[in-house]
Amino acid sequence: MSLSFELLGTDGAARRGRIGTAHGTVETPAFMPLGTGGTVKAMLPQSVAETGAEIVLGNTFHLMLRPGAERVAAQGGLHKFMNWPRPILTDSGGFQVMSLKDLRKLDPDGVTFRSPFDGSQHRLTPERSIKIQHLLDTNITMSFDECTSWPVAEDAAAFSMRLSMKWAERGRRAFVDRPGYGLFGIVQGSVFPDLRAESVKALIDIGFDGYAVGGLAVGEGQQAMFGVLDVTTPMLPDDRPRYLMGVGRPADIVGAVKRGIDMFDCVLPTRGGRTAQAFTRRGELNLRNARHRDDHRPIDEQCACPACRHHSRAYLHHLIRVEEILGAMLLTWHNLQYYQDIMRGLRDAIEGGSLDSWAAAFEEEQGRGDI
Ligand code: PRF
Ligand code: ZN
Repeated sequence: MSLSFELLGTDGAARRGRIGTAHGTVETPAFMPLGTGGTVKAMLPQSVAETGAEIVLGNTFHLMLRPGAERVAAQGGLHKFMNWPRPILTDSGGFQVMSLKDLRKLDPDGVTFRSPFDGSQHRLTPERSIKIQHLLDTNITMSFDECTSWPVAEDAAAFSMRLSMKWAERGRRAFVDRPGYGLFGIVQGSVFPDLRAESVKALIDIGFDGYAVGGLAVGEGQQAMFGVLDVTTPMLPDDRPRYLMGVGRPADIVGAVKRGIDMFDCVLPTRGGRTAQAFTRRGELNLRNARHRDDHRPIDEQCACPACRHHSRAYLHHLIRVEEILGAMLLTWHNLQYYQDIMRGLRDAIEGGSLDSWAAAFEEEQGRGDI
């Protein structure tokens, strides 16, 4: 029945788990690289797997516009289409539509919007979003929600959250249960503890295979985000996976794992890989900077990725300066490798009951600055 989730161990509020899907298992805490439009940009699917990633994220919004959900279905579904035979989660489209601003119109039934690619008109409702995710044949379907903007007044946040809860219920009714597939609800309520509690209760009453925390990393800051997690994760069922959407920097992920989150996705490692930004054990580097021009060292001595095994900072700097595609490929690989190394470190630390000391060492090394 649906997805399985085994809770293998805990360390404080942190959890070590395993999600079972029709396309294989996912060890948690897990980071999901963004495969927005049917590709993890600048990476071969087998290279994504080599970094240790077990699940990628696709987007309803992008795939419904290009090439179209029915077209992907006719090609045998997204796994086959992109040659990623492992688990896939899709976001529902609500978050991406909201970023269109003047190209969209929200009503209580759904959202009408214009394609940013060709101006054609489209509509997403909770039912249509679920249907598209069925056509894509992805393992984890996300509820159609509204990501409440920030800053927001409490009454507006309440109105937005209650709309998302109605949409969650409609989506649940439209979702067809199959073994190895599941539907996640998304908690909203901005930074207001009472609204988060109301949202969690509404979702648990409907009943989902997993629970996401949405509406964070929208400008509220790390302290406020951790504050919301502190009041939200204790209310979520222990026997279901928990996903913090769109997060984040390495330190955000470590802090959220400490607060009981199991899954993450974020554009930073892949987008950073295409914009000269490297994430390392000692903090962030911009390889476009002239100070790397004659530096023979790898990005990160401890990293086993091809960029760090075979290439110097000087060479990567050169590739970026002359806008060679290989620069984006190598840097993306490095960033994804580093993110997966963090997740493995977290999983091992939780298993060993040493998360606090692991996290303290992580923070100390990130803050050292002698990069
Ligand atoms: N809802 C959905 N996708 C999302 C978010 C959300 O709230 C976020 C929040 N930062 C990222 N992606 N559906
Ligand atoms: Zn590397």
